[in-house]
Amino acid sequence: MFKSASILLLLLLLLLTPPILTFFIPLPPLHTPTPLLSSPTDLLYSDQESALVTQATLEGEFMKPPKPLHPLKPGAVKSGSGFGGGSGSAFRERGKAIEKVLKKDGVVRINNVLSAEVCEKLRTFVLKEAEQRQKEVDSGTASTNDHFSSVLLRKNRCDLRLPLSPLVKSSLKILTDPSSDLGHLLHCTLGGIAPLQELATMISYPGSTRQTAHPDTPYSPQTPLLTIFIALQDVEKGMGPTTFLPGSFGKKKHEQFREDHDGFLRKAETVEAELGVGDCSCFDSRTIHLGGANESSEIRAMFYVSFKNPSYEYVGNPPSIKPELEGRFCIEDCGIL
Ligand SMILES: O=C(O)CCC(=O)C(=O)O
Ligand SMILES: [Fe+2]
Repeated sequence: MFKSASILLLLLLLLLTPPILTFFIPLPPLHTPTPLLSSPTDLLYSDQESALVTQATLEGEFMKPPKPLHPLKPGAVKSGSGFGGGSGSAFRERGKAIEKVLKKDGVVRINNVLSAEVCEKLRTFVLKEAEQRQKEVDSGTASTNDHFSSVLLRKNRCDLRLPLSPLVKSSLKILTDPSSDLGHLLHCTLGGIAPLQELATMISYPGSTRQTAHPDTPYSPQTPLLTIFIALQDVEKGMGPTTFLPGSFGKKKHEQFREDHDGFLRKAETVEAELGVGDCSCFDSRTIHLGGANESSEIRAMFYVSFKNPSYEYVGNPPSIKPELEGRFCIEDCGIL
């Protein structure tokens, strides 16, 4: 595909470390009119971005078509344990089954973690917040980094850090409730003292392009973060659902991904999170995944939160959270915010 090994090497280096890019190259603002590319930094950024767009398009062509990411099948839970929810043995059995899927695949889908009503309010809130923050950036009263985190393939896509508004607080409370499937999973896998590491929204506007496949954090022996992506509206195929590579979080998989990038991706099984409003994908940050292209006319807004393994200091990637909220709350605190 690429003519010289050094170009390939450089590209791979760039592809495999998307967040690191931002350490070296200050990013121009999001959603601003395309500036005249004059400075070496601008030119370098623009070259990188177009190399990534090309790579992501190729990946989309040669990777296997995704299967749907399904929630747990009722049959996966011990017979007779039912699907009641709450605190009984059926609930615990289901919890174990959900945890097993996460441990094996590095991603699990849980439906209805927030109600459609809450999601609709959150969606209105985050879209308005994104618009206002972008206006501040455009008018020069704020810089992009004050409100937005860097994002891979940023054309028509943004990662907006969220304030702890009453609605966000009550959503966090619902998501971490230990008597819900998701809350139970969070408590069981990370423990109540796991810090809230990210509190943001990923918005892909119509016209956003496919991301290159990536893990959010480099390989490490344990789960560094559990990230929960919640659909604030139905996410249909053309809206660019997240694609995951189940089981791709391990050391060997990360080595293969680094050393034989395209070969690894060609062979990988993939699943796609076409979600209903309020459904979530919960994934280990080492799991390789990508956001799809939004080819629809609908905005795709995903509310997301990450919780950090309490035994980790730095996970290898700067968190998307307002700096004043960083490290302030843990899972247990979310119930009493
Ligand atoms: O938009 C998505 O579904 C995924 C985004 C993502 O993985 C990222 O920006 O790191
Ligand atoms: Fe990601």
